[in-house]
Amino acid sequence: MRILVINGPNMNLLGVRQPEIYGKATYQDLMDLVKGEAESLGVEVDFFQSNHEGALVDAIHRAYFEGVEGIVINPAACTHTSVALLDAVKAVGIPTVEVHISDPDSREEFRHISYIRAACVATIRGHGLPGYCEALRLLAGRSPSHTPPEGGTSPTL
Ligand code: CA2
Repeated sequence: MRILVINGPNMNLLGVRQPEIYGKATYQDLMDLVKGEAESLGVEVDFFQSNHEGALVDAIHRAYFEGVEGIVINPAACTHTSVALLDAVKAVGIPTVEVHISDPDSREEFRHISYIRAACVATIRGHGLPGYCEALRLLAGRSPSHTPPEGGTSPTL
């Protein structure tokens, strides 16, 4: 099983600022943690991080054409603004788990809305970095429901 872990804007700065909210671990630490979990589950994992909404949409499309079977996504600030990400996850039909390190529902009002949630099989929030591992376990335990297209990658992406 192939799983793609997507992180949105500013997640590359993990561990650099606001450790009181997001902890001291870096983005590299996050990838190492998830790689370890993937290994013990026997699943293949890839990572993508971008500060650009369109690049996140493109990554979701690529996942479809490359036959990725599960997506773990922390859209970061795009959680609260992006209908484009919601539409992308709906369009590709790949089982997707939304993850947040903090619990946005217990923070500012504007963080209480998640557009992408409606397209996700689950949301894990407020569990810190281990939340990504929970998401991986959840996806690894599902039987595949997404049939990748024949013929490899999209020529336009
Ligand atoms: O709790 C989460 O995982 C969030 O998705 C993180 C987003 C925030 O906009 C969401 O409401 C909740 C912010 C990610 C920004 O990451 C930073 C990392 C280090 C320093 C500053 C920001």
